Amino acid sequence: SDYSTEPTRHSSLQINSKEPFNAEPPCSALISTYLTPADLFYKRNHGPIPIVDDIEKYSVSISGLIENTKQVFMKDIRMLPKYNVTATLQCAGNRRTAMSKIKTVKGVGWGVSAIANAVWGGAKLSDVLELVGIAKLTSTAKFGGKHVEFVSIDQCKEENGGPYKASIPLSQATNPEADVLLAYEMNGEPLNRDHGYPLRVIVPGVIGARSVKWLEVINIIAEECQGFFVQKDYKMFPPSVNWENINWSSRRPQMDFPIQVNISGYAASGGGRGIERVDVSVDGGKTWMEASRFQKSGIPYIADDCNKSDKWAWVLFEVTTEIQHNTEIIAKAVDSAGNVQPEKVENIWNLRGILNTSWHRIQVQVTD
Ligand code: MTE
Ligand code: MO
Repeated sequence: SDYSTEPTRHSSLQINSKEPFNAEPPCSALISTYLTPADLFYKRNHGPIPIVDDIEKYSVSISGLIENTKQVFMKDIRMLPKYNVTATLQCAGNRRTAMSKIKTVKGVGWGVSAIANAVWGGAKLSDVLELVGIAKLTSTAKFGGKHVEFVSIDQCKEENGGPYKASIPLSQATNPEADVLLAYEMNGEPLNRDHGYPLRVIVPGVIGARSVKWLEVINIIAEECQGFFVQKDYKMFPPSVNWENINWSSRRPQMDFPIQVNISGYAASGGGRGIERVDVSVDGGKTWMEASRFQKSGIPYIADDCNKSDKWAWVLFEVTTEIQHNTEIIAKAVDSAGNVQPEKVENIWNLRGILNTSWHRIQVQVTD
């Protein structure tokens, strides 16, 4: 693999792996804006960043279980109606490092910032598939349980040097309401190389691994993609019973004057669900207060109200309160389906270190 032509990156990124390049921004910078600037957006790669220099010649071929295969060029994609979809992308491995503190897990370590939010501009996949005669809202009845596979041009060692690939069900791909995009813009700018230039898939509301960058081939296939990243990676396993306790006991002496703290963060749920509530505790979970939630300033956030909220995007939260002494601050959210976060990472530990949705806990020390 050749890492000599990597793009330059923002100096504040924390690098979790250099080759392939995996990095996340400081969490304070991450939650300071609703839309994450491209240079601070987490970068998750499995090989070197490909270079596409002849944009005129660049095309996506659509083939597989269809009558007519087709080469689709950038100009064809730009001719289709353009949609801007605000969607939060989150790696299934976000917060893996916290899981690996329980017991070693396999995979690149991530703090809390393998998540970010952007406006993605591009054509709807449902419109693109119509170009090859696949009707919108193709039901599973007509097409069986077919899937749409996305194949990239990068080279991953997990695929023995072959490209990254992943799939989604055809019924999701042909559903305009699922907002699956072939995106060529991020926050109003052309995609940059790190994020998939010139064209990537965006599958809102599901783990980032399905949003294939540097798209080259779309295959209509009979079953879910058989590639490494779908079959052998990003799967949830039951927790092991051999977990160890984290030692939270090393706390410093109390200080008696109250201190104002501003606690802020992100909350996100999959499948287009909104965030009903965010609870914050500054006494290790004994008492809770409700944080205020927002997406765009000036517009009150209301979960699942399509006029007031972006359904595929995260919700930022904030609360200001007093703390007296060393403590544990906890944040947990409830989504609009009533899903709550599990209290302890121990109970959801899995050997791939994915889907760490447990309460987020931060130890704070009060000093002079
Ligand atoms: N697409 C390609 N071609 N190669 C990759 O390594 N990584 C996937 C996905 N698409 C990947 C890919 C994973 S695991 C995630 S979480 C997202 O891209 C990350 O997208 P980002 O780097 O734009 O944040
Ligand atoms: Mo990921």
